[in-house]
Amino acid sequence: SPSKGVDFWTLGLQIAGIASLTGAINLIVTVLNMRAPGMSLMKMPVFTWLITVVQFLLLFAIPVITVALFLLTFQRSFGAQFFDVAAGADPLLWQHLFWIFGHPEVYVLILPSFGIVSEVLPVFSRKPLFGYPFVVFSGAAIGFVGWGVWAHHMFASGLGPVSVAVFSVATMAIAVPTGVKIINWTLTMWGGKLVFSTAMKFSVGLIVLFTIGGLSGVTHSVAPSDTQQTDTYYIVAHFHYVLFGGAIFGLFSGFYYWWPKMFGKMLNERLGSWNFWFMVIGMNLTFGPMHILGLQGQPRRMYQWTEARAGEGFFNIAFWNLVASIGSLVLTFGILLFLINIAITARSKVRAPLDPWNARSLEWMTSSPPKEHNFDSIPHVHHLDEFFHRKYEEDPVTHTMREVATAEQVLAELERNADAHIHMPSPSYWPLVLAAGLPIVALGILYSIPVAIVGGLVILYAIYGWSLEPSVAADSDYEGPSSNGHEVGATHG
Ligand SMILES: [Cu+2]
Repeated sequence: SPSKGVDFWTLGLQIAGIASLTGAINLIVTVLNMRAPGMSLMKMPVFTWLITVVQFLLLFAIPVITVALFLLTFQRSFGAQFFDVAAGADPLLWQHLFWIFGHPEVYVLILPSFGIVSEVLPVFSRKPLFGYPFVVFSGAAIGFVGWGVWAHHMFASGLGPVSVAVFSVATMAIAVPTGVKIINWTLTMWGGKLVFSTAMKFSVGLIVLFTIGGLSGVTHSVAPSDTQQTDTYYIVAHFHYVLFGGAIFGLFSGFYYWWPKMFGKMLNERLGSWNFWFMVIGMNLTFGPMHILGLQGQPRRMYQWTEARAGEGFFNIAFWNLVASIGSLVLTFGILLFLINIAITARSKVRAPLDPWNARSLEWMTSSPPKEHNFDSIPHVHHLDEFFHRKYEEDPVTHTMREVATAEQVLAELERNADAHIHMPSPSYWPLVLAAGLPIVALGILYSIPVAIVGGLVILYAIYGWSLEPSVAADSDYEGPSSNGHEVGATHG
């Protein structure tokens, strides 16, 4: 395309890629080096585990798209010919590079939501997560196998029978670790005392909707039928079931679950229930019919058809397009209810209880919202669900769990033993200066090289200033609550 739009998009993605890459390295190093004492890797919450897997995916996937975008920039702005057929190059190179990045990227999108569901389900089933090691290792397995399936996006591009067969089998195989997770979640709920809070509803919604999308995904691994479905609405139906019914529903589950932790106020549960039902009905009305439309041959990204080929009765294209349009309105209304819920909650003066869900994991062992330094004293971890095990102990006679401390008592105990000095990372303006230099370089590449050099100098200057700063704030910046004598626990509860 002749306009500069693609170039802006390319360079914008490069800048976002730098952010993802540095964020990934930061989180990996933090998880490997800075866990609380006693928290071995197999006592780490599943959410943290899967976020770590995601960072490794980003660490290896971002460089691939970076290379692809560099090639594109050099082709478009500096006369290189990486994808030019007339010059003997092959545009398929772009598809390969894009999907070697692109397929791991879909796991970057879905695994955090899998982590959220793995935290929410045990809390509202009043049971520990079923098969914790299986959930963790199947997550890691997805992280590995996810690198060997990218060409299932390219079955129609003439790869040849051997490649197609290999990627078909690999794609069928990657359904296994995902199926393991779905079985573990189901067995977590099995026999539990289920509490259908809004967060729980969204998590159960994810399991059902993602499973539908997963099954249509497996049909794509069958190369002959995939060739038929390529670029039809069937594909659109599939990836909205996994990414809307999966990833987005997981995020909403997390919103309702952690809102009181982040902001100290509860989202309205009644409105939340309406929010959920409008979204789940709207989502199925919108994306469900697309299975039929795609199998009937309607190409994706198109909204017109000839009446003579629209099909009759149940398979009429016009009818299912109408259903999908109505569904998208229902879905929009559902999301609007969420925004209304946020506005109502923001105005409300009612504080959330310290432990509104009877939660199990460490993040609930501090005030809501958490203090700047998170914990008054770093907790020593002995169990996977550390907070739960501080509140409940097993009765030696009946072998049932009985409450030995309330959340308030656990927190007060932590505050009584507060660390006198807490080291905080030092705030810095230099990262902002550095970030401001990047778009200057990008604009320079598009319009004038001297401008790019100026941007480069800004970046160098910022790196220089940043690296000369102390990495830890002076001790006097923060005094623990024990040293200034205010009443312990008075601000909580
Ligand atoms: Cu894929």
